[in-house]
Amino acid sequence: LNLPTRKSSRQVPMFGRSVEFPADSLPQKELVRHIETTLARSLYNCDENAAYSGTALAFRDRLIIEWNKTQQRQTFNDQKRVYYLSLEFLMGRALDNAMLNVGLKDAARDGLKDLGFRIEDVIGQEHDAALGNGGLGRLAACLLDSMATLNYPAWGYGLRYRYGIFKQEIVNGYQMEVPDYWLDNNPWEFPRHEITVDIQFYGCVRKYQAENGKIMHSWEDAEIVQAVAYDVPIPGYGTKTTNNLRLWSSKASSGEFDFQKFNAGDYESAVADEQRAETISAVLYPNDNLERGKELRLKQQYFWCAASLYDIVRRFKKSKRAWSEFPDQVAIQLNDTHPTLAIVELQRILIDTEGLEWDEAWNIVTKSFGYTNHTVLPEALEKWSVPLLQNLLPRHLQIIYDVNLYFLQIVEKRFPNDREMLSRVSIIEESHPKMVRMAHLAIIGSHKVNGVAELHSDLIKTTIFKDFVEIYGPDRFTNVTNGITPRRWLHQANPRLSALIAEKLGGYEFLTDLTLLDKLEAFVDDKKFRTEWAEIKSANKLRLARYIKETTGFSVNPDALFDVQVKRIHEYKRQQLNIFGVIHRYLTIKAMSAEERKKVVPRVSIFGGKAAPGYWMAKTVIHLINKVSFVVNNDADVGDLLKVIFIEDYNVSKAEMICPASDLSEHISTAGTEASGTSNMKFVLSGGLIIGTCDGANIEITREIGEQNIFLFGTLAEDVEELRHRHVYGQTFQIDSQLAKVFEAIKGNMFGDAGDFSALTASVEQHGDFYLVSDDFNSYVTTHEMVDEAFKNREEWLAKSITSVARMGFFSTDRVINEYADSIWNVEPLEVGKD
Ligand code: 6GP
Repeated sequence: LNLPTRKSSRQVPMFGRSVEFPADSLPQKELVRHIETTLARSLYNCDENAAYSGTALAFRDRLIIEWNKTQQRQTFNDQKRVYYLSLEFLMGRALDNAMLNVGLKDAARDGLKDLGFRIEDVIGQEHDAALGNGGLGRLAACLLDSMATLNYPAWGYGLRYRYGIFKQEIVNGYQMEVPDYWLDNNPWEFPRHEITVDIQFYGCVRKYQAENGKIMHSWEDAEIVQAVAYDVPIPGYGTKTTNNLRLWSSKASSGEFDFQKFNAGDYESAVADEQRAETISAVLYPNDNLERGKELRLKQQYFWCAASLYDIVRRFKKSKRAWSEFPDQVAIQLNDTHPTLAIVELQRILIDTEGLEWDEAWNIVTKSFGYTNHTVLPEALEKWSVPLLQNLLPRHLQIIYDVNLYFLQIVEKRFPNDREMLSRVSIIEESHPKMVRMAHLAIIGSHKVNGVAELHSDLIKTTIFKDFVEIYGPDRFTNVTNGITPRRWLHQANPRLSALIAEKLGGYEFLTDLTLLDKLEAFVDDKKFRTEWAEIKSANKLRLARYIKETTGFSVNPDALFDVQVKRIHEYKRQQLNIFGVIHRYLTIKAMSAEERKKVVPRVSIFGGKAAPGYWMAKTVIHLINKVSFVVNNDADVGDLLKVIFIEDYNVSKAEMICPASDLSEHISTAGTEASGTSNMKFVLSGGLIIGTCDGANIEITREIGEQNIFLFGTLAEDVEELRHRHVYGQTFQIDSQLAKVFEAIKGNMFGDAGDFSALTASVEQHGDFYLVSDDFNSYVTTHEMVDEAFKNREEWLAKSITSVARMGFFSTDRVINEYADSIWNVEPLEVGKD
């Protein structure tokens, strides 16, 4: 036993018993012990799933020790902490990450091999933790990884959905949704049944006079639902810091159902109450970049904000500091507007419960919050109807009205007689019914607002939030360009490339300082290095080709150019442009002579991504891709020159296999619509090139890697409005002539019943082509021809690939986190000494 020892003031005391693992102890012994005892399985009866559980438990033991120590250290040090509030955390698998962070993956591989297992198969047993839709949720996961790696005292707060994002099945070319129940056998979460918070809904507000004569408000007769904490350890890489992700689960407030009702024979309604409470955290809303204003979603938001804030305030109060010190101890970051109610909730706690004056409280609130905007798409900007809020959160609505009143008074002073301005910036939209504009509330309640790429941050300042720049000045707004964690997206997803880079750079330091990649440029002409680089890409492509064969039955030529677009299906992301381009390619090849065909660069066009279940157009795009796939892949005349693949159920673990296998990836959103994009970074970091528009982070990627290493095309953001104006809705306009041929083929039933796809063609021809598919079509196909030419020169292509990777240092979430820490949170890392 290591008994607790008192240490000098800067050091951290140890509480209770300390468990140490000898650094050289192989996980094998521990994993066998877990299989035989925790799982009660015999080694003779151990399948891959049991091997996974045993391995996970062995690594989990190690994480728990560091996790406890980190929490003790952070509590003891009591410095400012970051709280990252996100309704989505798209974590993917945890075991591989834990093995790499603990640093014993090789030992685990050997141990599993002795037992007769391949580590890849064992890792493959884990169910993805898919508590997110797409970019916003995955960014949150990458940020958690970097916060832990950089030793920031930071907590994530989210919801523990019983069902994550649905699983996608393709049946006869159509997307079908299957529920994703992911919680069975999840060794990575720890229920904290002792940490519960009562959350109120509905009820009414009572005004009363306090003893000191002050008029106060209390929220009464509310319905209560209980929030229960579930904790997930977030290990950093190359550090002992293991941070906490706390996910809240809902249950009926008594914890058991109403026995009075039960005894009175009203069994059904007793169960219904129980179920109603549990429904709050039951399911992740499957919309990406879209808000639908459903009451249950608002309940989710308040439930999670209130529970998290209660936790944060409780922790602060333990330190017995004055309230004015709250912003010196707490930085709360809002991942988009979903957690905006946290602003109102903190104000409510401070004035109604803690008795602070309005101004004093509001000053604390605004200093504590920061707001990140992730989209300018109007359909994604959250608004909640006033009657809905009035009913569900009556006290919060009053506070929102007061915040608005004081804000508008300030605006009126600064801009006298500008009624238009007042109605534009008001938190309340004067519609029927009235709506609360959550982005306005988030801006007014935060000290910093940031966008996620330079173009995007400029756009929010000049379009949707223009008035607020005038009111608050430009300093309230800033940019933090997104990144990705190189641990998952290079080291874990592409281990051989990571090893090759480490060999050249003399170690793995680049994984924690990605700018070191620039040293790779010195090896661009190194023959042996180039050969190995190319070989790794080939091997990754071969692995993907095998996967495609297994899952779709189609054989693809691993030497063909792999052209990939994987992301949520959305009109603004323009998968329709891609599939129209593919059809154009198909028609072109069909019209070629045998001689001409010899010059064609063989291609595999790979698509993947989910459509929101209610998003008809997106589902139609998936249907078209699958129909084209069927026709093209079965056309013996075209053979290997073109194959079209739709990979079912795209998720984080599939991305880890797909990104390293791409030659070219597509990031082709209509300029000004994709806030940043982060898969663009993942592909380039694995040595793939990009075809893309001047949108989001593509622009900064170009600046870093050089224009000669990326294929840019299409309309610029500044010209989009003008072009849209020229298209008149309902009036057929002259579309691009090559696109017209593609449409003719579709309408001639080449890919099945043309009626199935009429919405897609009509949106371009008759409905004003909002996403500029026709305008950009010519430059898109011409740029693809340039890609083909470039790919013929394999040596040049390789040089582009290596140079690009060497110049990707900027796009690490480590840089991102340091920027947030400096310019928004004002927090310091907590140095980790020896415990
Ligand atoms: C996404 C943006 O669409 C994407 O461009 C960006 O990379 C990502 O956020 C991370 O910043 N936004 C969403 O997914 C969303 O739903 C409300 O925004």
